Amino acid sequence: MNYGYFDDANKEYVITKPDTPAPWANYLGSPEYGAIISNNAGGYSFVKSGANGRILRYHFNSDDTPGRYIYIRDDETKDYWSASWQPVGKDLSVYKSECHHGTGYTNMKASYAGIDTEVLYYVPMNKTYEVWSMKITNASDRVRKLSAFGYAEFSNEDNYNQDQVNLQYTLFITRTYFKENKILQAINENCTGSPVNGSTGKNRFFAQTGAQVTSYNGNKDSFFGKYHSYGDPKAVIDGKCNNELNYNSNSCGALHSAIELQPGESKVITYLLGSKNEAEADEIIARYQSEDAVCKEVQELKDFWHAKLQNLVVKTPDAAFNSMINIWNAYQCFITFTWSRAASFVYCGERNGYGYRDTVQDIQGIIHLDPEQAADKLRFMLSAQVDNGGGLPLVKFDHNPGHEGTPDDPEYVKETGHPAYRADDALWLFPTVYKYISETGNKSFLDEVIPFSNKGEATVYEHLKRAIQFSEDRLGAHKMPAGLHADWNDCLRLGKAGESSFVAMQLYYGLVILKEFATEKNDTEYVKYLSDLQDELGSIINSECWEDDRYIRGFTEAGQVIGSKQDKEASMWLNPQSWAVISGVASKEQAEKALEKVHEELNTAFGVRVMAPSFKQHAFKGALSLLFNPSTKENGSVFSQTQGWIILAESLMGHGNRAFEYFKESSPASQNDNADVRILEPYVHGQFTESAESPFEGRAHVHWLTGTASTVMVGCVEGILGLRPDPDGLCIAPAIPSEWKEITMEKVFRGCKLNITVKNENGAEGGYKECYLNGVKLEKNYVSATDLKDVNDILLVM
Ligand code: IFM
Repeated sequence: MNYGYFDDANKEYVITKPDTPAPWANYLGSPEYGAIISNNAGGYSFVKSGANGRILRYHFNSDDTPGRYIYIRDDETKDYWSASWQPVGKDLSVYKSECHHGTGYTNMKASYAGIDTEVLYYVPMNKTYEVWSMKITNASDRVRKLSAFGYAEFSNEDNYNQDQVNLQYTLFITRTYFKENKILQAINENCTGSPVNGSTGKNRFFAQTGAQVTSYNGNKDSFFGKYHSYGDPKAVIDGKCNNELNYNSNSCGALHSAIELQPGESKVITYLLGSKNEAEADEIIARYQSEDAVCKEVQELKDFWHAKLQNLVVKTPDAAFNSMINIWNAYQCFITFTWSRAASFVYCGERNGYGYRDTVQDIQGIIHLDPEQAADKLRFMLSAQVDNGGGLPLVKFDHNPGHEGTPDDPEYVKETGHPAYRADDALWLFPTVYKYISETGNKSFLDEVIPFSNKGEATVYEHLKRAIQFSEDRLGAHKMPAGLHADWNDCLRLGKAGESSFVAMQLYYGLVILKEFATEKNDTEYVKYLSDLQDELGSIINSECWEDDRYIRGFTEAGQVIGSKQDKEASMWLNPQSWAVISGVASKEQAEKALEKVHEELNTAFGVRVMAPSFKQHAFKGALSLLFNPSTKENGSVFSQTQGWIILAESLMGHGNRAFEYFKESSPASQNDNADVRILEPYVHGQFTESAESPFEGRAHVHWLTGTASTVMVGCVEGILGLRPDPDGLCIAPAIPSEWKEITMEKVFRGCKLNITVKNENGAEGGYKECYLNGVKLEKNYVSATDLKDVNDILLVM
């Protein structure tokens, strides 16, 4: 069953049935002023931090309440409903609604009892407040007397935890005021001008334009009344608020307007909300006296986002693939890039920093769409590399390069909760730096000088050298990089001196990339050093980790082999197989065998499992995944992030059919008609999907903020579509399903427009026969950047 459809022309997902299996969310604004909104208007807002700058409350792990509610009441019949289906929840046979989640805005449309409403929710570009603009229309043929109530539930404190649990304090620090068209909330009011305990007082406001305020509440209990809830506020039932403000109780902003509409007549009421004092609020309110402001601002948001997404537009025979690559996966990449793992309906904002590996990977997802935005974050992450070459496991949002502690300092450990270096963090820099330089041709990036997190500075090239050295300085018994605290898999504790084959492959790949840079720089001695290391590490991986038809997952500190085919549980792991191909360490024969085994032992109808069978009775001591139920998260689920790597690996082998099979199984859009099983938004990837040993196989979890966005994007763009830039040009090597006869791709590359057509009349799934640039036949499937004009036609015949 589906609950909506992809409207690609408008870059929206349209929810036509509001009783979705979970709250289906969208992101508004930026972390400067962030807002998360569900298809039923549930969600919260904050300034800078979901944990420490919370403005609107949200009940996590509950019923998607409260939210940005607008209640409508028919003042003649006394019937009432809400502009979003919930919280009133009218019978869906008579209440019709559509929620359009777009890029940076959500438009909620409803029709009930002859009244149409349309509410645009958004945060204007570069602003730190939000707008809910409702157009209400009398679609009936009689005059209607109506009441509209806007409701915002302020938190009593900026700190989310304090607001929830420290009630002996937070209930007694706020009060509200009503002034003409707004409710003003004051927090620690007495401290304005004379700070106490760090507080200088604070104001929030909830205002409206477009109609006079008839009545109001600043006190939550007065608006709802005793024993009423979000679905039946007493003020709405009564048709007016009792004008009570809070004092030593929960505050809120509730504004009521009585309006009259002629048949066919519309009115726009715009609600405004933010963390501002009265003068600032008045300035904002003044901007919305004309209705044009809203149209203009929403258009600005669309122009901004659509321009970014326009940098790669693909047309393939698969609609789900097109929707994901052109719009939703791309948009999700920007969301993860911007918000990291800070705030969603699962993350409550308490993670006040960037995970090193997560963020360096997130950057990869937007490089093809906005390389310079990517480069800024990449510089930031390089500045979070310690001078010994390791990455800081957690980079604080207020990271101060050159002055930070390291995991060797108790202070850093106490502050971040990260007790040690992880084996993989800095190794993620290699593919990310390579992708940036290849997309832009900006080879001088390697010469940029960037500080280390603790002390000193060096060129990017030197940063990369130190990342290699960090691993080389910490080798285990087999001379592979030591496991340290963990590798990509947070649940795999091999012990400080244990060894992960995945990290060894990442190091191998790092050596390949750095060797290319070193060769370009004529750093001959270093090239030789890297070559020797690469040869040595390659043979170690292939002699110690290859087992007939698979790569093992690694060795514990005590020498126990993990991921052997002899093991009773977890005998086959996905990442070493895909990374053996991506890194280039596997021979063709090994790669073919390992990938075939993956299909045999790990593939399911919902994607490929991270390992199998799940740990139950035979886990080794460091297998933290045992904490999870079987087929859940790291314990044998379809861990979504890893799908991108297996898609890429199959594509690199020219297996277009397999690569696409994996895309199709795990892609949210392909599951649109299976929403009751998948549960999560069909337009975004989740962190994982429950697999075979779960009674709920196919159910996905942890929406939006996941590394899946970037890995699947890379798997599809570099893998299936075969768009593989290098520092000097672009290789085009699609690996597509053999039934695709033609695909087209419009790509902006280094300021030039590429109109690429791939013809596949012969039903190939990889490889190519001929390639043409602007009508001239090329020697191979490679377009040199120096041959590009402003606009180029490229034809690849498979
Ligand atoms: O790689 C990690 C990531 O850093 C956080 N989420 C889980 C992944 C796999 O363990």
